[in-house]
Amino acid sequence: ETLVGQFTIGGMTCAACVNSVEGILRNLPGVKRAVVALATSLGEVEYDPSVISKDDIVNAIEDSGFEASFVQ
Ligand code: 9UX
Repeated sequence: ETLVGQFTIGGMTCAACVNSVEGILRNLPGVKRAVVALATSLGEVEYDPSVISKDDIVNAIEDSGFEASFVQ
């Protein structure tokens, strides 16, 4: 199963932040696709919920010093 999750990310102030967050997300087991937009502070991931939860994804972002919360 693949779900799509969308979330807001706080604390990104430059393009390197975007690359950093995308890299973190893409390295998580169970995450198949991740895109992050600086202008809107929005991110979207495709993930396998049998491997990783929304909370795990949010925690991974927050562990790297950004804020995150799912909107869907
Ligand atoms: Mo840019 Mo982001 O110099 O953590 S990488 S602000």
